[in-house]
Amino acid sequence: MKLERVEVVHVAIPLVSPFRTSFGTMTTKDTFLLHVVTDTAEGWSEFAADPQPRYCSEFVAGAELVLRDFLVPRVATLPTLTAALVGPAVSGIKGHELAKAALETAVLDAELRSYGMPLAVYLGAVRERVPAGVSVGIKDSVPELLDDVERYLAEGYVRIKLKIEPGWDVEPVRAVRERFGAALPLQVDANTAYTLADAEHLRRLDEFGLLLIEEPLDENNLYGHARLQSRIATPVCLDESLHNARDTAAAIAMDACRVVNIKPARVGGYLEARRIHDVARAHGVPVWCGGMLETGIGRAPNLALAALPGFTLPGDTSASARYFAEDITEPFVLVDGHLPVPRTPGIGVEPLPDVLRRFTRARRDLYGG
Ligand code: NPQ
Ligand code: MG
Repeated sequence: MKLERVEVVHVAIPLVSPFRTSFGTMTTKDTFLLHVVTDTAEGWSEFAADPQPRYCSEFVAGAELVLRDFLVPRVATLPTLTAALVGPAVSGIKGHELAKAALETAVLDAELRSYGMPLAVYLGAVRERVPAGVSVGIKDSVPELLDDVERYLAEGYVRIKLKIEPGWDVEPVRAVRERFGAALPLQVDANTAYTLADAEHLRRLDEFGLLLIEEPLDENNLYGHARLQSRIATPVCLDESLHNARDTAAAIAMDACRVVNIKPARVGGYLEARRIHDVARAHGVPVWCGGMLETGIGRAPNLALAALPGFTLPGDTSASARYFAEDITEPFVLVDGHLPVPRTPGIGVEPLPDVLRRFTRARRDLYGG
């Protein structure tokens, strides 16, 4: 392929309800879609982060500049373009995995459409549908939380993840266990809100039989997470701290994590995500697919990834309606607690033109056009 045009389409889509985590409250999905046009096909992707660097160091406005000034030019000069060449072409630029992932994924979508191949086939998927978990934000009160969990279970979600922070941890977990029983697949996510000094406190969660505790300590503190794991029985799962397959291999080797959250955006794209899956699987470490409140454009490729054999735990791959009254693609709908893996070429979805137009805040050409 040859790159002809790259465009960013900034969108703002209201969430059905505010989503609160230990790093802040989201009320709108505010990001950009990346649209690439090549000589053979077009592709789409979604930048995964927020306008503010709160979940990670990347943010919307910065990512657009990095793409425009550093990433797209390196890809535009490749004599032939495939998704596998994007990573090597941009490796001289430090960090910016989410921006790199957006570029690689849009190129991959175009490439696979030119072959007529679904992403799930390209990645080696072994399932046609994947079980759906749901991430439940921090609430003002336990009764509100129990109402939310009850509603998600009634909708069919097969696993509940509670967002926690100091002051909202043991009590909500106990309440959910008391109300919904010991058999409910339940896990928690702290988004880096604790320190090693909280180890004895976090050990109080051991009695609740959680599947895992996600990213309790600060980002990239593998040593701290290993120390914590030696003091608690709940399996530690890393999210923010894992940026590539090498980090993941090191974290597993030092017992800093016994479960891995794979977010393709956080690790530079679907090719590195598959390598992480392979490393974890070789060690017998379960992986699951995380979520970033994606629209259908980001959700579709995550479902393809989550259909790989090592994804043995339900992910945060929820239905469109979990976040949006109206999605910018055909909505993903929960059926019997599962979502279908897209089976048409590329990521398998594209923006609905009318809906996209209504949610669009700005469009800019980064290359060509
Ligand atoms: C997590 N996701 O696992 C993330 C955190 C998260 C579904 O819990 C905009 C950008 C909003 C990034 C919301 C879930 C976000 C975001 C939540 C990341 O840690
Ligand atoms: Mg997380």
